Amino acid sequence: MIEMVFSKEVAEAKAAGRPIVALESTIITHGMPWPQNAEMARQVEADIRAGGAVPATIAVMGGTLHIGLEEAELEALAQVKSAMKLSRADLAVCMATGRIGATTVAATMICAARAGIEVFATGGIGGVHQGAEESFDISADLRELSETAVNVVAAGAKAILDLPKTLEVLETLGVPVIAVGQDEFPAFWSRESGLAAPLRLDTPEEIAAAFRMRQALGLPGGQLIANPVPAADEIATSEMAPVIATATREAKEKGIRGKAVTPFLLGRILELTEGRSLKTNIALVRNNARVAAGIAKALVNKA
Ligand code: PSU
Ligand code: MN
Repeated sequence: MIEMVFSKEVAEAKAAGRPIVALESTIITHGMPWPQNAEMARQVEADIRAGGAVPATIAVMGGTLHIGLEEAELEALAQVKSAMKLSRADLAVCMATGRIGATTVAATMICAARAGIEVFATGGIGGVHQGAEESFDISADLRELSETAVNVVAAGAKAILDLPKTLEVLETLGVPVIAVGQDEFPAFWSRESGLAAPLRLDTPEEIAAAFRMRQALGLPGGQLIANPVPAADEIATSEMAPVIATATREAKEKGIRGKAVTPFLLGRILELTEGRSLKTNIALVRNNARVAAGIAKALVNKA
């Protein structure tokens, strides 16, 4: 068995069988600048508690896998500049060499499942990048959804990705993509993408029942719960399109590749929108945390 360090709050919740929601750390170290990243992380944890569940932010510190961070650890992680960005491929090397690493959606799913946590809230998932037919850049998040039994609550995927291809790959991999409260697949900053979501369920109880049915059928993998950004916080697709086009062109010109692509694009989009994208990003993560808490509660009732 691998050594896992649980925060005090998560250890108590586990012992009492209370609902727990996992949170990723790459969004903190590579997705947002300091100090907004630390503030977002604290707020999202508070939202999960307000929703009746316990937050478990996941990261590797000094090679040790942490399930839930104490306040000082969260603050320290938010200021670290050298954290590795951990996906399925890098998690073990980071732990074996005693380094500090932030977990992406894929790695957070792996760690949450090992810790017995079935729900995870984030902003957006990785997917098939624009131009993937040339670059082959497809996030390991997609395959993880097909392998690891965790409900991932996200606001869809960013338009830095090729959304139709991302949905096609998820279908090929057998991942249920379930929109909440609308028929369309949401596009992160915007509620609409112009693409129909393959499935729709509007209550946490139905989402929990679908997850339990998958387990009963012996199907591996999780569910992608696509929760649209609140209307008051959304930025229209038409407004984001030129910004995304500029950032994508710059990434190509600079020869940005591999793991560096997503952090580069997120950083440039933030600069180009003068922080507006960040405000929306924080609002949608908080909204996902609230929905995730509801699903975690429903799953405890259907254990
Ligand atoms: N998309 C976002 N914000 C993020 C990420 C994706 O809108 O912070 C992060 C997540 O941690 C996700 C990772 O798992 O980027 C995907 O990286 P890649 O495309 O290199 O697989
Ligand atoms: Mn990639």
